[in-house]
Amino acid sequence: MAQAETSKHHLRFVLVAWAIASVIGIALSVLIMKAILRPAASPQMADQNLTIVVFTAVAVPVAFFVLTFVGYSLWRFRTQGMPTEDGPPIRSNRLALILWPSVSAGLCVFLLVWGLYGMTKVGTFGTPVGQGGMFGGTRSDPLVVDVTGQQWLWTFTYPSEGGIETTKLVLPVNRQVEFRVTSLDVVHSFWIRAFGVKIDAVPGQVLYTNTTPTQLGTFTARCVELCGLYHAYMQNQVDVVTPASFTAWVQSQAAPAHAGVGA
Ligand SMILES: [Cu+2]
Repeated sequence: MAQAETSKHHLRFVLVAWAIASVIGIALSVLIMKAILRPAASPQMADQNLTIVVFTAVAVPVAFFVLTFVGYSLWRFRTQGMPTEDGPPIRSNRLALILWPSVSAGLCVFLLVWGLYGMTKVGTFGTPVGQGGMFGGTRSDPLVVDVTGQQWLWTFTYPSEGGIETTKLVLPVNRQVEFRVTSLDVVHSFWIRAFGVKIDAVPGQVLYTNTTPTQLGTFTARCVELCGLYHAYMQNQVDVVTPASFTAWVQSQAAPAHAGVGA
């Protein structure tokens, strides 16, 4: 009886310590993540920032559960020298047997569903949004840009704008853009961090992803698949401009080169 009372006392102490540590840990992790995550320049990046915060907050109580039990055991049941006898045998505990797998499974399912839902928003498994996705998706007159990777530069072609081809990606703000990404030589990976866009560029295949830039400014498109000697320098400028500036830029690009218009 006294043994059972003592066990309950230990358990209660650990659970209270775990709850307090978890509440503080979750609050701190959310504050730290908000401070270190760079601002999003598209809804997709905002989603990804939110995902990082949520996953961290979910992981904190799991980590502290293990840490408080191990820490308390190390502190409370430490001994000097070798123990003189075995501890009492541990019998199964019905509550623990039910809670442990069900909470673990519940967490895994939550994170899986969260991740799959997020993937459908940028097209599923490299297909265009609205085609082949598990939950469909919406397309609202996207600007299509063909992105071609080659050692060691990206080139961008605008099929709806007379097929102009550039090495600087210029996008109108607040309009959905669909990237059709491929490669001429080896596997590259197309990444614009500020927009939350990242997809492989595979020779002989076209993979799709999309985003909607919501911030004016200059960003960087980078290759993030080791692709040879100058991989580290494979980056292009991305300008997000007003619709009027975009139209003006398209016209300047479309003008014949012999007219003396600069690039
Ligand atoms: Cu590359």
